[in-house]
Amino acid sequence: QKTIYLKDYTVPEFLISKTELHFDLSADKTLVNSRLNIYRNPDCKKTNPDLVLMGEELTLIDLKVDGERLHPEHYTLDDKTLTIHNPSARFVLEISNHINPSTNTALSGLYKSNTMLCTQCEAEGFRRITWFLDRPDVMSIFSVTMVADKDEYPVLLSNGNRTGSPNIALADNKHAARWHDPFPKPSYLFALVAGDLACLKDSFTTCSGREVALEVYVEEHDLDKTSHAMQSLKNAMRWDEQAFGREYDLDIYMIVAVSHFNMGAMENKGLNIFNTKYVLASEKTATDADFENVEAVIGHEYFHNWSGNRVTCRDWFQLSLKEGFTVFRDQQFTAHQTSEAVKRIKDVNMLRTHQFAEDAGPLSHPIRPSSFVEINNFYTLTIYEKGAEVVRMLHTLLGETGFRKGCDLYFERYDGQAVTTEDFVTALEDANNANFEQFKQWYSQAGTPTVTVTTSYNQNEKTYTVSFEQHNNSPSTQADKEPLVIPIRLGLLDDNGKELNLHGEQTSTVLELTKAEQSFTFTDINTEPTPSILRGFSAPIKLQQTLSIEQKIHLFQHDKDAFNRWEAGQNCLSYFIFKTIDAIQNHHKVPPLPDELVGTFRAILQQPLADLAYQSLLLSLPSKAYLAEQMSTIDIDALYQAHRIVKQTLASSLQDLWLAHYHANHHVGAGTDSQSIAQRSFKNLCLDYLMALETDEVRSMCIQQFETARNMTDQIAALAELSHLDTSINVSYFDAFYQQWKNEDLVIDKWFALQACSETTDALHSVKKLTQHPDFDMKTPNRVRSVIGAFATANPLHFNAIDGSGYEFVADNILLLDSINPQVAARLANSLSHWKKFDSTRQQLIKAQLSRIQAHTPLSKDVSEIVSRSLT
Ligand code: BAL
Ligand code: ZN
Repeated sequence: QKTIYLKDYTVPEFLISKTELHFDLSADKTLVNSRLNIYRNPDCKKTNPDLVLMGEELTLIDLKVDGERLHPEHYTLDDKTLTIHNPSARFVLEISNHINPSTNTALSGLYKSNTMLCTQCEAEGFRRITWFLDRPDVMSIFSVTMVADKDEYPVLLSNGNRTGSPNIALADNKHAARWHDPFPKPSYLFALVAGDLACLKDSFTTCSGREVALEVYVEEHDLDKTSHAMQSLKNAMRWDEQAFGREYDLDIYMIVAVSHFNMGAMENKGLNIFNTKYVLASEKTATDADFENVEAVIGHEYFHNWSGNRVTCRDWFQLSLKEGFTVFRDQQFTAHQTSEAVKRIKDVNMLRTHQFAEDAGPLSHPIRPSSFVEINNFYTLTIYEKGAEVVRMLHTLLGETGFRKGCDLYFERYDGQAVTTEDFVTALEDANNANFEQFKQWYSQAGTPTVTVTTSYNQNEKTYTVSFEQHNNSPSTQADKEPLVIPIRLGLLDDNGKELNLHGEQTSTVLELTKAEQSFTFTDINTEPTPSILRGFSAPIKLQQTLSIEQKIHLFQHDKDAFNRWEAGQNCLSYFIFKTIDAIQNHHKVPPLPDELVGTFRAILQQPLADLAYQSLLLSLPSKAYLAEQMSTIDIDALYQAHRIVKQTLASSLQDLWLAHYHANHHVGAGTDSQSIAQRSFKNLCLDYLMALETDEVRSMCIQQFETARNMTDQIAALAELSHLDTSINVSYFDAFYQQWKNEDLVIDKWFALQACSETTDALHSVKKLTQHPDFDMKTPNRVRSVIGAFATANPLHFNAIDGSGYEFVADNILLLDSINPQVAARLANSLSHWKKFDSTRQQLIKAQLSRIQAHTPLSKDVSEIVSRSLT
């Protein structure tokens, strides 16, 4: 295993001004001819006389320099590189090679998905197409000619704009298409697609009045599920013009949906390739959450056109430059399209549950890592989600206008270049005359900082002092634990729940923590207030403050900050769930939920429900996964039991209200407007509480919902409830669902996932059976994720079975998968990295499986890196 270090970065010795590619496409044997205009980089001080190109799994046919066939003594070939000895300062290199898309089960490079051919080049897939300087700081102008059978591959797509006449007829029933991308790009943004595809067409007029053709390509039978994707794309294009002043730059923007895809989607210039999961949506087959995800991912990939493509990364250590920033942009977009508070709560929930867990374990790394073995292992929640939080803090510190000024300068200054996170921060500084020197530590320090708060009120002076202490308990080996810059948004509430004025009319202020210990004093405070700290979750930290339960309930009732109001409710509930866990573990009497908390729930349920989407979140229990992240040692059985007890208490105390609201909001034929979506989510929350009562009446209601549902949201919500009932009861509903949806892959993924997440005692047995199902396929990542992935990440009860059977099953499948698709196998191996959070018996069981995987040969460097790091 070769470790690559950021400190070893050097500029490329050669550059490629022009890349002309010619593909003669066929599934088993594709011929690639490339013609590269190469020159020595004048900025490179190194004097290596040779040109070293990257290439893997390629069969060389021919090699020419300036039109002359290259004699074997002038080059060296191994399984990773092609070295041209002593080339001149400027020359044309022509390479011919073969590749086999149909045996490419790693889904990196050019591969076959059902009947189409498509590519995935990020991060290092282009070298599996032809030899190249496959690194992001080598940006080149690409022209592509594609030749293929007319009937098998009537649609031929690549980056940029079409050139020449469309699809020229050739001999042998073949045809050709030509594409030219005028924007220099790194090879990771190259893409091509060939297939028999249906297309939804539309157009978009940009802010400067240019007409852009929009095309969404799918398999014929999916054409009826593309209109939401198209509308999402148009929304994203308009929003980026308005919010960031970014206009689209080519004549055409294409999205292609493919069934076999390692990631969610890919931002290739002008030709996005998407996992079908993030394109296809119809009310019948997709849930409301799926609809929202489609719009978010379409937005994300579109926003990359500027934050990623026009300005790209110098090297892969800078991945968060484009990903953190683009996630921040897509979060703002979704907030604008839906609800700012609801979006923020969902994002923070995800961050704190999963990214915090990653950052607390052996795979923790800074948002700009300093080393890696396999870059594909760094497409992580830390790079993406924590990266977005860091950008959000810069946004908070600069304010909306200053942040926008900084972004404008960044795009203008670095357009067409491959740059670093440092360059991004510098642009924000320069545009605002700011100094972010200390702030930059967020890029190099791993771990979630803890901030402890204490408060004191001085009655005589009428002052209120809030004191903070920050600790960065980074689990990684870095010595560097300097204080970070932490923006803390804060407000103060009086006893009536009224917000106090802090500065003039302002009731909310941002305190800038820069020291390990720091205090802030507010004056003219007439009585001791209740502090509302870290409003909007203004920094990705763990906040420790000792509020009484009365203060928490006070904030839950009155906080004007929507995020912190929700947070206060979650804190109250978490507090009682943890107390219940403690009682279970110590065989004590379970503590009752205080009347005041139940009363607050009742009051929310009795108010006019004006903002249902938000109120549903206010009334939701913290997830078991989020609670688990906060436990030093996870006691999974006690956690499940306690969670259930608290849910049952709220369900039975407020039974009539849940039931009344269920019926009031259950409209079988409701539409897809935001009110209907909110009503569905609220109604399904009511159902979830009611099902905890375990009565025949509620169960019949749930079955009725399942049987009469006219949309996937209702049908899947009901089936999810039924999935935890005894197998003998739920089997008929799973069978009926399968019969109804067996021709819809994405729906069948849900069918698999619900069974894999079942809490019933024989869940593992069922999951093992599912891997033998005729529809299960190790070569389809979505299927693997819906069965083995879902079991490993969303069924902690059975994955962590005390006999080790869950761990063994997942390890077996990681090994099976590794020879097929190392990227997906490594992703699955992440699930075994959290062993330190468990009791010693489970720790030994998990470590035994990690060691078993580590000892296996052959083993991909993807999986090898994850298991080795996990074992440290
Ligand atoms: N660049 C990989 C997919 C994405 O983050 O958009
Ligand atoms: Zn991205």
